Amino acid sequence: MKIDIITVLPELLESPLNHSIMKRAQDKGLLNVKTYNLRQWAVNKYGQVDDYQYGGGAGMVMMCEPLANAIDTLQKDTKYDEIIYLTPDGITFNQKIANALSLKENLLLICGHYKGIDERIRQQYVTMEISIGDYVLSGGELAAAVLVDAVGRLLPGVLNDETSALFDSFQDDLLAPPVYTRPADFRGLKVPEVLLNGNPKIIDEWRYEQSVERTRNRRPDMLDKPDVLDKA
Ligand code: 6GU
Repeated sequence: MKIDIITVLPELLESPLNHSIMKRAQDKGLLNVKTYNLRQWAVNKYGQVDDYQYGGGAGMVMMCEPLANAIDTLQKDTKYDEIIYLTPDGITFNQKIANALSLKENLLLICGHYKGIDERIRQQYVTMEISIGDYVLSGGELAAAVLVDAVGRLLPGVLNDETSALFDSFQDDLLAPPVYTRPADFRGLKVPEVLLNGNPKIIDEWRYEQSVERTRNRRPDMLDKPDVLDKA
């Protein structure tokens, strides 16, 4: 999968995308993430990509021309399945959207800044608008990093058995069960006996019960959907 990202702050995306699982996905050639600095398409030698908003009011707006030129240029080489604008007024990102995006071949992400991008770019180019939650970030870069991580780790071959996405919280509509590692007794706090006796079937049942219990306590809304508890 290829993910191109248009941003005024490529540095902000470098670290999160070049470590751990995202690095491995790229090293294995399963994921190809590239950032493009919007200033390459600036309207003047000062690197201007934003301007005052019509109608007045505080805050700058990202201009049409640099974004349109950037997208036009990138589209010459790539047929994007989705052009995604990261914005707090988009649809709220979740595992279902991550799953759907992980099936696409080419994505283009646009990171907004200031007051956002000119509405005409949203109308003319953007096919999907995504928010990562109900709070405001200074720009779309961290949201883009979140999206790339959530989607990238779902690509076949990125995770191994140990890190398999199959048992993630949310992947099966339940939160993950508690986990423990050595020592079996930490300052008097014991690992549940069931995990030590080594019967895989009993352990699976215990984990499922813990998942349901944890979901009931923390996210009862997740149990409202039909079928969630039919997998027992
Ligand atoms: Cl995608 N962008 C910004 N600036 N803030 C956000 C967001 C995105 N999602 C939640 N808050």
